[in-house]
Amino acid sequence: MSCVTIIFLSAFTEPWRTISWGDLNYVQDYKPSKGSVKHLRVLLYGPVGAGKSSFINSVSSILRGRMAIPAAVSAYETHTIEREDGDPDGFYPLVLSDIMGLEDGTNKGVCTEDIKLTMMGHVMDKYLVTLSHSFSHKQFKLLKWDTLILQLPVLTGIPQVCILTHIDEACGITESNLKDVYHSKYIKRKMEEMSSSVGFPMNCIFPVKNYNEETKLNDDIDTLILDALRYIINFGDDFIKKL
Ligand SMILES: Nc1nc2c(ncn2[C@@H]2O[C@H](COP(=O)(O)OP(=O)(O)OP(=O)(O)O)[C@@H](O)[C@H]2O)c(=O)[nH]1
Ligand SMILES: [Mg+2]
Repeated sequence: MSCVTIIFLSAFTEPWRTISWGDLNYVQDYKPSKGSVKHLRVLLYGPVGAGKSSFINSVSSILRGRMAIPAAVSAYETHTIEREDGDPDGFYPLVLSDIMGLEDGTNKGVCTEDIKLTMMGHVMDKYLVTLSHSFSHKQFKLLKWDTLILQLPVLTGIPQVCILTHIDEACGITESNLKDVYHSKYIKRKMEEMSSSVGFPMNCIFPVKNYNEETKLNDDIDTLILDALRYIINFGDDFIKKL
C-alpha cells in the first residue's frame, strides 16, 4: 500500500522578526528629545471597524496598568494618557487622535479632505502627526483613502506606520498563541501584500491584537502593542528633531 504524506508548511521554525517580550520601560521613560515639543501627536485613520479606537484603548490600558474605559464614539476625539507612576509630568507625552473610519461609496465616516485638513492643521501648528493605518482580517482592498496615504508623506513629510489588527482571528497560529506571530507564514504574506499595495516598507507594519473582550491585561497582547508604540515613538521623535 502506498502512502502519500503531505506536509503543510505554515510556520517558520525561527521567527522572522525578533521582539522583546514584556518591555514597558521604553515607552514609560520616553521624553521628546526636542525640549520645545511637549508631546508627539499620533493620528489614527483607516477603514470603519478596523480597530483604531480599540488600539487607543489598548495603549491606554497598557500604560495605565488596568483596563481603560472604551473611547467614546465620535467623529474626532483626542486622547491623553494619565501617568499612574507618580511622574510629575502627569501625562504621557503622547496625544492620540481618533477619527471615525473611512468608507468608500457610503455616507459613513469622515472624508479624505477632512483628514488632510486636520493633518495639515497640525503640521502648521508644529504638532507631530504620525499616521496609523489599520487592516482587519477581512480581505484587504484599496480604497480611496489609500491614495491619500501615498500622498501624505510627500505633502507633509510625516512618518507613517501601519497597524495590522485582528491577528487573533487571522490564522490558526496567532489564534492559539500570539507569541508565535512572527512564525506565521500567513501573517507575513498579508504584511507583504499590504506593503506592496500601499507602499509601506515591511519594517513600518506591525501586527497586533487589540483588547476587545478581555477584562484583564495580558503580556502577549501588551508586548505586540508596545512594540508598535516603540516604533511610533522612534519615528515621531526623528520627525520632531527635524522641525
Ligand atoms: N478580535 C479582535 N477584535 C478587535 C480587534 N480590534 C478591534 N476589535 C473589535 O472590532 C470592532 C471594531 O473596533 P473599533 O476599535 O471600534 O474600530 P474603529 O476602527 O475605531 O471603527 P470606527 O470608529 O467605526 O471607524 C469592535 O467590536 C472591537 O472590539 C482585534 O485586534 N481583535
Ligand atoms: Mg472608532
